[in-house]
Amino acid sequence: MKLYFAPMACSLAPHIILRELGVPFELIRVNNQTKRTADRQDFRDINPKGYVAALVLDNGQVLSEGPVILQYLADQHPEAGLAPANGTWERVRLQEWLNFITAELHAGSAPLFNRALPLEARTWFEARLFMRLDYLVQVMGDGAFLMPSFSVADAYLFTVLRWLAVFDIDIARWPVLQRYVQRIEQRPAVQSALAAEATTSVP
Ligand SMILES: N[C@@H](CCC(=O)N[C@@H](CS)C(=O)NCC(=O)O)C(=O)O
Repeated sequence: MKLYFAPMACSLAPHIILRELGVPFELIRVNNQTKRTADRQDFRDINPKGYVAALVLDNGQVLSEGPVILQYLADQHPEAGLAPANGTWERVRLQEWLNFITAELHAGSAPLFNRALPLEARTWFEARLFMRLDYLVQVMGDGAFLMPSFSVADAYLFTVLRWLAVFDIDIARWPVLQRYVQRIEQRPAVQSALAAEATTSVP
């Protein structure tokens, strides 16, 4: 398997999960500006959508869309317990979290990456994001994970909460979320994913 990623991007979530599972994979960096990959390809030839993450399976199939990649990986190794079994109520709850993270937190905050965003729009996106974060605090309390145990949703939530620093938003405003991020960050798979992303060569 090959995972195409960009540092600090949403591809960190499947990257963490590959390491949690301990499966062999090749990590290939994408320059999101030029769309060149570290293995000298035009990334759009691999994923015509032009965005990470993309997972290339050993049979040549290319899988995109973070929440789908995460569930695919977890389902390949059910013994790891990173997603409840398909068809169960718990799986529906996991999907509810994945959709919340992707639509409300990930897509909802992505405009804040644009430094040229007018202040009025920035304020609007921030206010919506803050409402979502307040909701998270309310439902998570000081729970260790989104589900009863660590799941693919935690890898994704951890990834998007790290973007707050990039937006100059201090996560300390939400101590519950700050403690959550610190806890997830201590996982060996997370540490090794972050280290690998920091040292992989720029295409
Ligand atoms: N719907 C996609 C969105 C992926 C996405 O937003 N990727 C960003 C990084 S987090 C990206 O590569 N953006 C570059 C671009 O759109 O050109 C998913 O959930 O995987």
